[in-house]
Amino acid sequence: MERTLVLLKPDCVQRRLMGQMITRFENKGLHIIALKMLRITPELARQHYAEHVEKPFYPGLEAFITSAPVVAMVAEGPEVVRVVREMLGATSGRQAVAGTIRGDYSSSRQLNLVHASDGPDAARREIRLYFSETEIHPFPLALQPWLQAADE
Ligand code: FUP
Repeated sequence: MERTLVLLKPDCVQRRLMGQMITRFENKGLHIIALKMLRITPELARQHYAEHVEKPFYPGLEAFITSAPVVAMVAEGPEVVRVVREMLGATSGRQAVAGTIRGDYSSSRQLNLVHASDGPDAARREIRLYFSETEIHPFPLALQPWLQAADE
């Protein structure tokens, strides 16, 4: 069982696509166990994008990610890290395949609507950045037997 951090970025919130994104994840059968709106501070942006802080595009990325509220979520399930990454598509909306979130909704590399952790280690680190233990609510999903077989 894995967990992943999903962020609906400022462009997603401003374009009023939050509901459509959450619906896509729910339709896929993802189990959302934490969700909140927050404004990312420059300090949190530097922690989140630590691997990019020294890159030339970082100042623009920080300005963008702090420009409006985001919605942070934790999803749980088998292979959920890879499953959500594949739902997002390539980083640039201009390269993302149609049918993916970025392929369907974005034509930008920076304004690409949704972030998701790129591996289980990154997921653990990012979930800790955004959520305390008491804000995460694992609960048995009544629909579960209709979403996956018991041994998956
Ligand atoms: P992703 O894992 O798909 O979110 O993409 P990266 O970790 O490679 O990049 C993090 C964010 O930086 C992306 F959402 C988009 C942004 N970015 C730029 O704005 N310019 C670049 O040249 C590369 C990435």
